[in-house]
Amino acid sequence: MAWDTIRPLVELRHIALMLKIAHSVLYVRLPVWKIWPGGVVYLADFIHKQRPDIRQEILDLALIEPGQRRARLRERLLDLRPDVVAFSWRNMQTFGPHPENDALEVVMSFDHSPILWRRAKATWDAIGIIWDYAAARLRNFGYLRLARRLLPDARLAVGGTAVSIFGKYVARKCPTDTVVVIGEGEQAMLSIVDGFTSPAGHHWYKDRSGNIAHSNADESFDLAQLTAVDFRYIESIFHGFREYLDGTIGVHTKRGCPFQCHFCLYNKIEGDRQRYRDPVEVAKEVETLSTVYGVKHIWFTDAQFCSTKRSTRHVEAILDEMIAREVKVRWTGYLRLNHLTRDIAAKMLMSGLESIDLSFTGTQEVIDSLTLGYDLEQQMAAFRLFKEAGYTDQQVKLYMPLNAPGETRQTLKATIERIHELYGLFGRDNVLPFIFFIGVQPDTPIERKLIAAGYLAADYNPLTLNPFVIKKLLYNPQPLGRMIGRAYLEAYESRGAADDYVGRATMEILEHQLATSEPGSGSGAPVVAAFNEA
Ligand code: B12
Ligand code: SF4
Repeated sequence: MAWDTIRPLVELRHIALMLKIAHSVLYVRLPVWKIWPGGVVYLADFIHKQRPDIRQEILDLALIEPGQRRARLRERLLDLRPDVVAFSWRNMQTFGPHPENDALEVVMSFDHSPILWRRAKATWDAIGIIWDYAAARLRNFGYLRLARRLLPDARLAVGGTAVSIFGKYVARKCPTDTVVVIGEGEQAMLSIVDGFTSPAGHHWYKDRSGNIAHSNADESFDLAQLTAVDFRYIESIFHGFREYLDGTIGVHTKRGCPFQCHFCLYNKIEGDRQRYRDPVEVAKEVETLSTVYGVKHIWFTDAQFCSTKRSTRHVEAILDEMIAREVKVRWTGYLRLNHLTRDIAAKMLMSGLESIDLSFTGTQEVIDSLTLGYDLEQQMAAFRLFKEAGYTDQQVKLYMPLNAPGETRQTLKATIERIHELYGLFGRDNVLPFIFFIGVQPDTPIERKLIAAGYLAADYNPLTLNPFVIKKLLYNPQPLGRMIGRAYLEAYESRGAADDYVGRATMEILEHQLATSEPGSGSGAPVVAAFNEA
């Protein structure tokens, strides 16, 4: 063969080597409490549609016994020898308030229990939780280092929500030649498999010598490109796929949130501009999950499923499609009811709304102090629209930022009154008030406010292992903190005997406290008896 004929081929090969075009990708979902790995599924599906020749595999460490995770990762790395190892890291700070989460009970006991042995036990439990928390983080970095050691030439990438929040920290701790992707991953992954030396999107890059560079970019991926997931393909590359089908599957309909609620960083993770998937593709995805795989529960994993006027119209289009296809699923997602109409409420119910999940506080003062950007009366009117539109037995889950800045005894009482209104509307058993304190998150307005007020040190570390700082990140200050904390502990203690839901019981104990105790006093009359009678 003449040189002129082969030269372009040689050059192409040279360019390919230089660019490290990938032929194989191993996605490693780092361990979490078992939950559908939506992020890597969308990424793998997108890369497959764009570059069908690339061989991909998903290894989900959440499905593997802790003692076997390292060995399994080693085996898949050596077996597949992927050109790219893409780690997905969802949670790094799991102390976020959750009513059934031990961490909340431990903090409450430590700070507020009047019983000495409970406080001592809480101290011991706290050490255990912090140990787990630190060890999980160290183990995850260990998995990244293992990949680098076994495959010195592979390109490593790491993304996911934890990385989107703590990217700079991850970049400092990760092995060399690793791309640390902030926010959505499609464009970045595509550029990585294409071997670009400078990946697309917002990222940090630690080069082979350990130097770290930062490249900023807005979230701009066109979500119309996210067509319905090809689950047959996903099943073929993801051995654990079927293990999730009897639970709740996350489906994405849009990204971005234009609001700026004081405690929230979803608008940082997803960007502040709402971008939408095609409603037909979303409905097709849900339909396939239901009819082919028998999935019964869907969580629409958007920052907010409906919030702005435009997004509410988008939701309506999705629901219309689901109804037209007669998809039989129960679904939910975070809802704001700003633009709800009777028609949309009816469509929500008709298409399988399982629960109404939303932030709730019962006064306009606290809504405004948290810049939640909605009107309380309008929200209450929207609840009534559900009732008029044929509500049956859907749960109403109220995520209540109790004791947020601006909370007083009066606002607490007003919130309790509103909860009673909701009990009246939907039935007491269907309304679940979640005791939800504000979790202070990095780079949010509330964090800035609390630093300015001296509550947090300006140089505090959001990933600290110091229990006293961790405790502060669950914002429940005095004077109301003790009363709420003790009500919660009492509800938690007596929940079994009273056969009641802990959040509801806490609110009832608080109601009694507020009625019987003097302003300023931390405790009040004993209330277990009153609660047990409720
Ligand atoms: C929906 C949601 C839930 C739902 C999930 C429903 C379901 N069945 O899926 C529910 C309510 C159950 C839930 C629970 C919890 N959640 Co949550 N949740 C979310 C939310 C709003 C969306 C997550 C999601 O699924 N997005 C859609 C998928 C497609 O996107 P994604 O996973 O982010 O993936 C994209 C990118 O991250 C990136 N990417 C992902 N992996 C990789 C890998 C590489 C290599 C690359 C390049 C890119 C990349 O590309 C993907 C596509 O663009 C986020 C906040 C947010 N706005 O992101 C919080 C969030 C993830 N949750 C969080 C937490 C803490 C929890 C809980 C621990 C709360 C608690 N204390 O109980 C639990 C734990 C659940 C568990 N088992 O782990 C935190 C985690 C971060 C942190 N601070 O550590 C977040 C960020 C919220 C927050 N408070 O800041 N959650
Ligand atoms: S709490 Fe909801 S509406 Fe507010 S900024 Fe966060 S995602 Fe947006």
